[in-house]
Amino acid sequence: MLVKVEELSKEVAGFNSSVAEEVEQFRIRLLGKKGEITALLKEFRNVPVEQKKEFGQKINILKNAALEKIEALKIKAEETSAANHGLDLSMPASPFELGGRHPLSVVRNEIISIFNRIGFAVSEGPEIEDDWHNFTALNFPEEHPARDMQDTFFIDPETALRTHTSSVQVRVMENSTPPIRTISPGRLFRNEAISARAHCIFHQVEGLYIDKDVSFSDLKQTLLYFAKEMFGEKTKIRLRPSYFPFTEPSAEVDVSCQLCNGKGCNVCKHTGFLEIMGCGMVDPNVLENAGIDSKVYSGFAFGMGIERITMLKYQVNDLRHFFENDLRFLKQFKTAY
Ligand code: 2NL
Repeated sequence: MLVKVEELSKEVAGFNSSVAEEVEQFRIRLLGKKGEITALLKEFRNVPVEQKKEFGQKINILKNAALEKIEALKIKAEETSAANHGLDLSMPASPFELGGRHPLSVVRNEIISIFNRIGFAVSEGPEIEDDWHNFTALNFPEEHPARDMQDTFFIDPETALRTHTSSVQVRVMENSTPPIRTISPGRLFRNEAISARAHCIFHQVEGLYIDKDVSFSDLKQTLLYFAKEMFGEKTKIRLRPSYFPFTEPSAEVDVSCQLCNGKGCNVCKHTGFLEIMGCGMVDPNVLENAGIDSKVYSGFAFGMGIERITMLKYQVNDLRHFFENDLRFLKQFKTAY
């Protein structure tokens, strides 16, 4: 039997293969249920007592050598097979693909950052609003069309989904004393049919500045600063008279078209300018409604649609892209913001 152990030891030492199947066959032949080493181990109890020690040691050495050899050859076989399939097992794993922010969030964050730099804080408020904060405090007359079921989602006669974030700013005015410098980004709701240019849910950033001696020229310079930061240093702005119930005087704000630099093209319909927001001096009635003395304080306010700014900045031509979450669209906006 010692001769057999000797023979097998030599065989184990001499065995070599880089084919997993051959290594496995070798393992079964020696260490399987009916394997040759297994058989020798079973024989152990028939070995005469005086030979047990020597035989035991030798067969243990043989068994361990066989196990080690087979394990080493298996690893080698796996590596060889991977290499044959063009795999490099030492290569680092491919990284997880990182998600990105939605373009509306990217632009909202950029707007917030631009106004933060000149001292505007962010304020937020409820999306379900009462009539006072959404309409009455903002000087909407009783018969104003925005109060109609056709334009606004009412929950009950006193409660509706907010139609602008001015309602948040009314709350800020009610709860603090000037100076007030705040912007309120958020989601709003209007009862509109969905098309390339309209949606019933959209997003806005409004701004409000109230202090002693705030003037229309403060408004203009603030908006010029914003336009340059958002659309580039060469951007010009233009104000056209307009009307809102909550501001007087009121204006629409245009920026010079970035596609043609104001020369006139299809995008700006040959006017050289694109409308980006509405603004005005806060109506004294609104200040009084929110408990601010309009003889001491004045203020300006503005409001812009985040969808509109994003469409202009990135030349998106259909509002529905923002809500459909098509990855081919969203993947174009990967940014750090
Ligand atoms: C637009 C116009 C505007 C305001 C929003 C405002 C808020 C308060 C008082 C007075 Cl609390 N005004 N906000 C003022 C002028 C225009 O938005 O077309 N936005 C998309």
